Amino acid sequence: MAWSLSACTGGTTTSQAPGGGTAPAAPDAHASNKTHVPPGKHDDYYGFWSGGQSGEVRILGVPSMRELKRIPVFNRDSATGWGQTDFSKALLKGRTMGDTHHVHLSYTDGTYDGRYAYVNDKATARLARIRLETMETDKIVDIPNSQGTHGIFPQRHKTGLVLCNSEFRTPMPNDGRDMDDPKKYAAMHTAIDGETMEVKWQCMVDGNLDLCATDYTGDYSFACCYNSEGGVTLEEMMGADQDWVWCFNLKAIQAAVDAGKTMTVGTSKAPVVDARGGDNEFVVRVPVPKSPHGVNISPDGKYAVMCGKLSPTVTVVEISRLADVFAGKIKVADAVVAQPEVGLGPLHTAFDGRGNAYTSIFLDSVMTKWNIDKAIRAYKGEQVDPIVAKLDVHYQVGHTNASMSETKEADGKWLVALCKFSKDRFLPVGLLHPENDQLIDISDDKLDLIHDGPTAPEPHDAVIVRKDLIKTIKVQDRKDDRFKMYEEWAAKDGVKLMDDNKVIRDGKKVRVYMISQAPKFGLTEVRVKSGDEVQFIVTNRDSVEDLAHGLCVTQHDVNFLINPQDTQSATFTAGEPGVYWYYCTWFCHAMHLEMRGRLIVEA
Ligand code: K7E
Ligand code: CUA
Repeated sequence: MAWSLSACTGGTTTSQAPGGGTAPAAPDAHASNKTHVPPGKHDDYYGFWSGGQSGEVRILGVPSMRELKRIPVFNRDSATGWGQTDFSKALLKGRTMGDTHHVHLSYTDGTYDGRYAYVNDKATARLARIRLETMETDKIVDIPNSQGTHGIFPQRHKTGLVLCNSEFRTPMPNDGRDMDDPKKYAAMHTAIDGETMEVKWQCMVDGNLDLCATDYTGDYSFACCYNSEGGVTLEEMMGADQDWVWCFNLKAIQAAVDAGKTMTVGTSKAPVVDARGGDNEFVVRVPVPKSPHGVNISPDGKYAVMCGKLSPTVTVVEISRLADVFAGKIKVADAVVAQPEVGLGPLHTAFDGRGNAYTSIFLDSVMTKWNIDKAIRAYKGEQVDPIVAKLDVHYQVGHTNASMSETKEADGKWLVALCKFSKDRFLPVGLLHPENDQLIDISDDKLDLIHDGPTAPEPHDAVIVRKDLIKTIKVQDRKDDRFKMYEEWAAKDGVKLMDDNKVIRDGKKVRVYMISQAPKFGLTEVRVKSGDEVQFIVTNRDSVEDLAHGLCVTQHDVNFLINPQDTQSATFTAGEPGVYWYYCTWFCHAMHLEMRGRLIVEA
């Protein structure tokens, strides 16, 4: 995102571009008191940050901006063994990286229900789910006929569908046909069941699909199309002055699916509704200038707000007018009720629940606060300025979000500007600088920049969630599907996971069932043969909060975390004959260093 914009509009980039300009004054001392959360006190909000090309999701406390946790999702994580444990390997299918952009939580009645977080992988067209009680990834689903899965959004009236956009158009199916005929490429708007994580249907369109949003009633979903030209080069994609936002009629699509008016594409069995050539009963295209990016829904559920990216405007659609558009009673363009000018390079919009919107302006490096009502009146011809305030941010802001902004309970306290560059704001750390997540107090009329939060590359989006909506558990409740897998193995081998320490030999395969309880592993010696396929299945019998153990097998590239009352397992090949200590990697006890044993590998 950042690079394409600065490259294609280099001439208009101001002195705030990386490498030029001067550092504005630091936030004043009194302001930083607002972010200060004293020792022993908790933040008021959880922030869920995507981790971009790190493939992970991060949890921050807001307003302190302290990083609380990194949740491995599509990445390989040495500390927890994610990407190495048998369960995570099965989810990842051998892939080791991902590109997360958009993390959103499951909803009931227009606000967060504390059950799940969903996050996209743009790199391999996947959707992952994190169970919020454990803050661990529990499902990953491949999205068929899709490349560049970018915008995702769950429905907001209940934990229903999660809509996922293919940003990249491809041949359908992508099996070697039509490769040199981009006119035939298409993209999928995919609906995944937020409970079962199964693909329910796909809606095929012929333009691209960037950011995604759902309404509050379950009737519509939205997707910005920045490449209505169907171009395959930068110049081609920027050709048109007007692109559009897709408005999908979810009930019409569901009716077609129920009636079997679908096809399949390629090897996937998912029903595909063909909506190419829209406007039609499934999708209408409301014109938006030019190469629009973000689409956000106001917390009252009334408006969809699209950011122009290469147009200095945002376009506001009144959602209640879409019924008349689909019925053919009004023209698509008549769904537009406002189009205020907000600055150069608008990308994303957040809301305060008091009728104001906050749009991130990439090229100008500002946040623009504007009033939705005034923008609508101005569009009707009234002499009124919708712009309320502008604030310089540092530098080149991408995504933005505000506390509870994506819910009907938007509370207008905090705004984050996820700046793509920090330039000179922090001690230099080599070639690649941290990004800068700036915290802005929006509780009164002015925008008050009060904190710079350096972050590792590269968060694309964040949601800020009231802490009372998230309830985590203290020890593993063994409710996730993966426990069925361990229980099945144990039953076959006649082992009780919580009680037994047993080595089962099965040809060249050796299964080691072992208990951990501070400061001991249940087995201090395990004998195998060089070349054996060894599986350690470790159950942590400790039931004290935070009393975790890790199992590292030296010289074998194996380490994984076992939380209290959890079971985890990993499989590896025993190396050359010799003695290899295995040891606990999480500080668990005064005798933590002694918590170890020998893997004796015989010839
Ligand atoms: Cu604008 Cu994926 Cu939020 Cu990047 S997207 S900025
Ligand atoms: Cu168990 Cu350290």
